[in-house]
Amino acid sequence: MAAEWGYSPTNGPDVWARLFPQAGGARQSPVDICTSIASSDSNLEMKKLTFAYESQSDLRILNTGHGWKVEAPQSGSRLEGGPLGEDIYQLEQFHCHWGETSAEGSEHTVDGRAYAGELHLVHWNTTKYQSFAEAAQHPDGLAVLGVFFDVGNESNDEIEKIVSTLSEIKFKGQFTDIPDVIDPTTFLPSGLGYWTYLGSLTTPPCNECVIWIVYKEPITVTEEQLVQFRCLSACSGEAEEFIVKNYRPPQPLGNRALRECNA
Ligand code: SG4
Ligand code: ZN
Repeated sequence: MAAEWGYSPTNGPDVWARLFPQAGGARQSPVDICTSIASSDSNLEMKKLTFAYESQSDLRILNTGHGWKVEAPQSGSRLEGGPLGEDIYQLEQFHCHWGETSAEGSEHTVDGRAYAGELHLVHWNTTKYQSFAEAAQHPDGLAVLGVFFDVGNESNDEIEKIVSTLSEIKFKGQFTDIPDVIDPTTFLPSGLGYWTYLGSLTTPPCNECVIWIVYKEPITVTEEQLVQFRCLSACSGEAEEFIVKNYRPPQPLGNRALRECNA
């Protein structure tokens, strides 16, 4: 395997487990969401999943070499209820996954169908843990909200605020501040039904520390917005190696429960 993990045949998902043993575990993500086996759970409906975010400006966006990531640590934010038990989770960052064409790109798939991309809002358990790094070592440490992208004619305004900064972070390691005010709430679809299961980070080291919450309803972005994502480079300077895809394909669900909430 190449020195660094990535998404090409030599360093991609098929070989991650060689250097990152957890990637070969039984609680990996993403998964194909087989809608017919999802069990609706009245507990999820009774204890509603709620979120409260802050609007922020000057958030830092960076090119990680695997995509873009917005650092949005919000001590005042709260994600709670639903599958999260009694604990409160706070937003840390958000990022996206996409593909070479818009026929692929999402990490989770629904009955075998991929969406054009998937946004991840990453939260950590502040009730039990002292830091994001500590939380990522525990089975209930992180909660990630996944939102699918459909391609349509209407560009997403909030995603456009990201897109407009990408020319400044073309190369790996570059970062800049997003001048616009970002309200993470506006990334979520209007329908709040979701699927939930216990999984992992979808990139090395693939820690099995994530309570996944994947919204059923996609949000719409334009092809042009996705084209801009694909123009980021995986290298720092000179050599151009575009990040045309950065999704991990579905891993076996095994005997894990897949639950749904119709909100
Ligand atoms: C992306 O590569 C992010 O940039 C990573 O953020 C993130 O890792 C990784 O995806 C895995 O997260 O929601 N897809 S995921 O399971 O959040 C972490 C980084 O800061 C630890 C590296
Ligand atoms: Zn992700």
